[in-house]
Amino acid sequence: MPGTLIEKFQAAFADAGAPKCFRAPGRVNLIGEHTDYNGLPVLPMTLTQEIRIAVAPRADGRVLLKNVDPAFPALEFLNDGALAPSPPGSWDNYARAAVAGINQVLAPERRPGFCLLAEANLPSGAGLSSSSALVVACALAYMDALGLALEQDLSRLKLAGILAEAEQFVGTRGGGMDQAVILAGAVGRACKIDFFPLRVESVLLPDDCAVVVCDSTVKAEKSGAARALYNMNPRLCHLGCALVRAQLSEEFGEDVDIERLGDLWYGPLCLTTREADALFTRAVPEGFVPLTEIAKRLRQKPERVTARWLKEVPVLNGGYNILARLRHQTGEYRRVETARDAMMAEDSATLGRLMNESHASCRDHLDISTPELDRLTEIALESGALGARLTGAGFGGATVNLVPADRVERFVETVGRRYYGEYLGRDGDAPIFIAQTSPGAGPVQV
Ligand code: NG1
Repeated sequence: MPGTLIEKFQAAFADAGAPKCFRAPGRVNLIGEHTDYNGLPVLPMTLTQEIRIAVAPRADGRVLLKNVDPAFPALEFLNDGALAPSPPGSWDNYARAAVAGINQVLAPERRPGFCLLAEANLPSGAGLSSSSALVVACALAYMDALGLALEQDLSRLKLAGILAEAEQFVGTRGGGMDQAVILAGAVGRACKIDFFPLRVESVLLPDDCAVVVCDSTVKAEKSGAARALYNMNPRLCHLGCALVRAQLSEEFGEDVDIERLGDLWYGPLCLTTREADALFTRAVPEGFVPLTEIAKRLRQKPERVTARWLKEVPVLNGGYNILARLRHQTGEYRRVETARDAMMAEDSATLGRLMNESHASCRDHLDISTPELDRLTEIALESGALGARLTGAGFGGATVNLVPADRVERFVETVGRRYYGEYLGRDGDAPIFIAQTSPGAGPVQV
């Protein structure tokens, strides 16, 4: 479809009114993986790759969705009553999530619909947050239909909080990193994000290094097959939190109210990381723990533990390795805080080292790496990167690399040849780009 987004919209929705356009950027996470849903910090940045939408409101409550990319079929739903999710993998779920989330929190008197045409230059399934960018874009479309303006009527952080909750509608048990950076990101800066309550601190990006993104080319579509894999870590962390709570309650002789692992640091206990590590070792046995042992510690029936916490999490080696997940949390929390300080001190060598440690922990404690991601990070380090790690949910997708400015050309050439050429046996352009930041989501003139 040639032409501007507005022209494409007019061709796709001949009877709709004049559209407005909005954009929502993708993001790459520098460090802080699988910590957000535990209330522990992250350090992502926006990208210039983005989703753009043209939208016009409809009074009849119908939401009509079209996409310039033929891989996404035209879909529609009615914005009435409680919205139910479509089957996993159906892209209307992201619009349903945004509309349902706003309805739930703002309880608007009218429930308008909208016509929406989307186009993106952001790859999906690459760990660059195309799903949350779409949710945010759809939320801006619905706010426009409701006559609400971002910032004047609803702050960026309030909307980010609503949408983080709303995206769980899609079936993933994620945290709030993506929606927050997509809405509150800024040019030239990464965002150190803290949760409960949501806070964003701008951190200047290093000027002696480039942030280079390399796509492993292994797709990790969280809305599809990777969903159960992704959910495994949040579920094991929540179960770990319940075991920690049981341990604390026994030690204190009364119930200690710990809702999420982050509460150990920020809540009434204010533990140090060393104290948290020692507590984890008391609360959870080393290695793969059988369900019967977990149930005994929680004083619950095994079926109840499965129904409440584990759901579809597969049994490995006769049990669940919960302590490894908890150890990732203490290490990654410390790494994010140290990475933020290193960026403030313009110390790229330390930032790179922390990124490497983060990758190792994602691989060894969370089991979210793949042979391709491991090989790609190894080659990246041999090609001049100071730091290389998987970024986003894992199970495929991209790596993020910190590369000294004067080594970028050699890095791109060497990784292109050794990973994409020799390791994958691929011809053609390597899917590598230098990450550039862009402003947070909002209206755009096209
Ligand atoms: P991506 O990489 O966009 O799938 C997911 C979660 C984040 C965070 C990361 C891992 C959603 C929408 N996103 O991101 O909240 O947990 O994984 O750090 O669930």
